[in-house]
Amino acid sequence: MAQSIDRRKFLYFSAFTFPLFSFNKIDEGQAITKPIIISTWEEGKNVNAAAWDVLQKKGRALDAIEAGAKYIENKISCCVGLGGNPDRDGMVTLDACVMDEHANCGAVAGLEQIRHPLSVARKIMETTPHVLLVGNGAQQFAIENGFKKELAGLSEAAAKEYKKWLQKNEYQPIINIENNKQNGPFAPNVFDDGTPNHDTMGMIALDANGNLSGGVTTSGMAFKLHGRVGDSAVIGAGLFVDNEVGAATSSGVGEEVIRVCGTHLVIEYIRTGYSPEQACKKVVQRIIKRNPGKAQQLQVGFVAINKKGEFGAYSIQEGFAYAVKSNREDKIYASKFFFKTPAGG
Ligand code: SD4
Repeated sequence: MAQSIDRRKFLYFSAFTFPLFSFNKIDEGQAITKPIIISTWEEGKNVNAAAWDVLQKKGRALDAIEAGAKYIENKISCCVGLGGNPDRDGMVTLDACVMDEHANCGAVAGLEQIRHPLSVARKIMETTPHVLLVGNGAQQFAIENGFKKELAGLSEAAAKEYKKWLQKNEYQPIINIENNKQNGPFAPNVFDDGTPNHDTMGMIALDANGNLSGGVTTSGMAFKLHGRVGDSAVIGAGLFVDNEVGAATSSGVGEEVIRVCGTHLVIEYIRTGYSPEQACKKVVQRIIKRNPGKAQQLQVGFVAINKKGEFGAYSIQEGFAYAVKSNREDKIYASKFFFKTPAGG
């Protein structure tokens, strides 16, 4: 009898204590990199720097994401936020979203004349029963909540780009192939210091408490139809966070990301055991499969992180980049990709 109690105790310990013990071991060991923040494109390095103070002080990932977004949205001379390229009709319309460790989420789409769309998205998440507000309603909500209406016109850089675009006035929802050949896929403008300048900033972070959050802020695809909403305002497309699994964000042609619920799918692949890079690759391959004969004219990139702080990215074409900051590194990585860009591009 005593023997069987001991045996039962042993089984109890094997079933619960050992896995718990090994979980604790991972939790306290070096296998987990935290805090860590990952932001899209080369400019992500400065965004990470702006967000780092919060993470270093053991703050919440969501607060770090908002700090990073504010930095880039304040850079009115560039392409994210009010300084971004306008739509086909000359209006700058902003999309943004956030998601936190409790699976709360908020988003805005087609928001005009408000400097910090990601903060408005957060406000929607935290103070309303809704997830997504659009257009005039989103602007009205922002103003009611203390955000100022500003800058009706275009930034100098955007005015120049728009004037150039108006000469041909070709509405092209996919990448301009000529531009692609000259400058690379989804060719960005460049900052005065020569840094490539994209119109979307996606951010994902794991904080010191092991919690994940993410955010995206964008002026959307340049010269889009007025009223067009991209993946950056769509939870599960441009951003998805599952605090048990990981977080992912995307950049590129938003329509293609929406068609496959891109970042949600990345997280589901991570859930089933794929590494962040493999998961991003699976979703890129699915987009390629859904676009026979057209995929080489598209650019979409995903970047993801799992609960251990392991990260990876994959894009359709060469040229997608992301920046990583942790206590171990502060680097810009080139994403792995499916198609090597043709010579000259
Ligand atoms: C969009 N995904 O509006 C955005 C564009 C983007 O770098 O990512 N540009 O479809």
